[in-house]
Amino acid sequence: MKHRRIWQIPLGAALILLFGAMPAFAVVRMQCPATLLTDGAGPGGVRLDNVTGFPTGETDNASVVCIHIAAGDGFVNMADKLTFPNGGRSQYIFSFSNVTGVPDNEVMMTGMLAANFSAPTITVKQGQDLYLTLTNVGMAMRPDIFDPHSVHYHGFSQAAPIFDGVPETSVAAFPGASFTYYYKNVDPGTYLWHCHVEATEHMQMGMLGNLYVTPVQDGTTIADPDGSGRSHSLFAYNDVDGSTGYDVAYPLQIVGFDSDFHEKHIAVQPLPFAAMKDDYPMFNGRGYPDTTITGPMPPPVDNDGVEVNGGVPSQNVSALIQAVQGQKILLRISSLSTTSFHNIEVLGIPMTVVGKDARLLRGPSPDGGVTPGINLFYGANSINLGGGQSAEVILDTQNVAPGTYFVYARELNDLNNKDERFGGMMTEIRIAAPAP
Ligand SMILES: [Cu+2]
Repeated sequence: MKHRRIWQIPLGAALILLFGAMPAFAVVRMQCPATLLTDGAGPGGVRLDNVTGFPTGETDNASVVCIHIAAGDGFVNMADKLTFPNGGRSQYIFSFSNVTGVPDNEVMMTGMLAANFSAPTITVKQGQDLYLTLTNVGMAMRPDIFDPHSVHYHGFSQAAPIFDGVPETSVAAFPGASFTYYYKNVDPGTYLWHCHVEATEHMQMGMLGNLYVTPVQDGTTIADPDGSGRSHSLFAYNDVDGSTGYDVAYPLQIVGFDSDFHEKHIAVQPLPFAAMKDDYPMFNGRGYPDTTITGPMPPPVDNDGVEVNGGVPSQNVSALIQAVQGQKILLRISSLSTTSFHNIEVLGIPMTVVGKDARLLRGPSPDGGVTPGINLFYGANSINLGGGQSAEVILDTQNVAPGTYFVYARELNDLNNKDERFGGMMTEIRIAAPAP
């Protein structure tokens, strides 16, 4: 039989071959158990605003939580405002935005160019079912890249392969497509979430977020075992004895940008993977002093100060830590650095490490679970985390004078916002005096 070349196939057949394999159009569809689609319905209901940009420590009591996120591109500003006085150097990013509650037919427009860095913080309660719908809204600034995106719930030990987000063994959402992940949150702890497609590139570009699961012990009042007379109703883990009790919690995610990588990306140039080295070290997507801004940062601008995404704030996760003297602070520290290990120090307040990689530091129970095992907590001046690791650290401010303290990377080259010194991976802990 004579071989036919592609241009010898009749035009109609070629068009069918070309377009027949693609869906005629994509439909955004947020999947959430249909009988539960009422907002704020309490136990058994669904609250649609569970993704917050802020570490409130609040979670919903509903047994089912539905969240809708969009994956796409956008912009953020770095903290080097001496060099770039119009708002800090502009950086092109890929990331996620919260479109929970946005009508399905408006998700593409709402999510486009609205990517957040850090990605929205996801907080769920132990035992909750999470339906997480991901819609890929495409790259508005790089339409030549038709990359899929996924969600990897890092550290989640019950991951079903189909919901694990690793593209080789799972699925990912192409532009215009939606995919709903399901997670049963069995184990409390500090996790991390990120896109796993072309992970080095997409993670360096910003597809990273805080994620944690609060324990069912929350809400029970337990006296602090230190004998100080304090009691707590919020805990890092189901510790039984209250030894992980805290008053205020803050997630701090170690991240960084290589500005050269980001600039070559928006300039459509070959990407310098082998030379990747972060020159903007950050906590929660901000360099110091931007880390201390409460609430969202102003909407991103280009290097001339012109708004670049229609005025939507894109850096919504503050890294400022605040407490009243006598309170216990829980730091949920995680690293999604794509280039380096980082050693994080708290100056002037002893650090007690109570959990590591979403596990309570505790030995086995001597009697099959009736009596808690021995705590393996340890005191530290600093902790060292590589990409993908997390730790829960409690800071007891009982004997700490009111004032400002610092959390920072001990690698001094990380205390820069590129060419400007005295910034980077650092934030403040502000301890207020108790009310008289
Ligand atoms: Cu991605």
